[in-house]
Amino acid sequence: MAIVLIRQDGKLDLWKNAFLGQYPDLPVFHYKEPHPTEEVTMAIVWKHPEGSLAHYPNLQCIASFGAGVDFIIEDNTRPKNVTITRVIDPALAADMSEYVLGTILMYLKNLDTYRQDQANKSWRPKAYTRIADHTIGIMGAGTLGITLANSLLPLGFNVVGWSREAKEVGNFKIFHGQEGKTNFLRQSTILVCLLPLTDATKEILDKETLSQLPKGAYLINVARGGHLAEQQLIPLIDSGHLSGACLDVFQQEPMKQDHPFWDHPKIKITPHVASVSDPASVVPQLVENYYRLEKKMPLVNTVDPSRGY
Ligand code: NDP
Ligand code: OXD
Repeated sequence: MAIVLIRQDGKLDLWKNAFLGQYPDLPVFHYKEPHPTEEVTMAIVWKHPEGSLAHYPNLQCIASFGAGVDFIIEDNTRPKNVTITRVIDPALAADMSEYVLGTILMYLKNLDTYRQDQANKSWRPKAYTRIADHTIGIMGAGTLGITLANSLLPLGFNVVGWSREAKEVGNFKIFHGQEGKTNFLRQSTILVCLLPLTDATKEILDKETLSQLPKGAYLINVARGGHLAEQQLIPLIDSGHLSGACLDVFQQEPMKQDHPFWDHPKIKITPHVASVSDPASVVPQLVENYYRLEKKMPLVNTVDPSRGY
């Protein structure tokens, strides 16, 4: 039995060393070095090259390095009937909450606008809003969404959530399904997308959805670029229906140089860094599943490929 690591972002050695640092005897290889393909039972992947999973005839688990598995589900060349797992990690959830909280506070107090004004030596006081003025609508009340809600509620934010199925967590209202979507959107002055990317959620942030937000609402997309119908965003901002957007994820990453989002004054961009898997905290749960495979035990953090998450 062995583990292969597959990712194309230059971090193969960093991750391999993180595994070996914590588990020195682990049979872990990265896909660019010679390795015993027939022995590989677990592939840990992040945006792997298409076709790369077909090299492993005895694969039993395809694990995402992150929380999302959309790029695994979308790969039609992956061996079917192999269990897919994802990361569920308190540090990843806490990092996401910090990013979103920082973005919201910056928006409320116009802090990013003042950075631009300073660069232009321009003295332009603007009206600000307060925490109590806003309802944060969290689209996707899952691991990250609920952690976010729990960090916003003690600060005095109104929070509502939206999920696929009915669920109660006690401290904030969660709408669900198509029937709950309109009521959810109507009250969300700041919409945070934390959905998984699936057939049902692709381009869900389109004109129809975003038009149901209150006038002047703000969009934060930290889930996947595929959630946003990108061409429909700028007209909604320019018409004043949305006051702006902060986007961490894009249809194409890195974003092309001529993409109109780069230059739009009301769109803030970060390069898919809202919350990044930390080897120190994620390696143990990945290795746990490797040992579970060895002992023929059920895996943890599995996803349902028919749901897509
Ligand atoms: P979870 O699977 O824990 O939660 C997903 C939530 O979305 C659940 O509440 C689920 O509903 C809801 N949902 C799914 N499909 C629908 C639908 N069709 N309609 C309504 N609600 C739906 O995921 P996580 O919270 O762990 O992660 C969410 C996403 O965040 C990841 O898939 C990933 O793409 C993204 N991400 C981005 C990062 C970044 O740096 N930008 C970092 C980490 C993650 P229900 O509760 O009913 O199942
Ligand atoms: C993830 C991500 O899915 O970082 O974990 O996008």
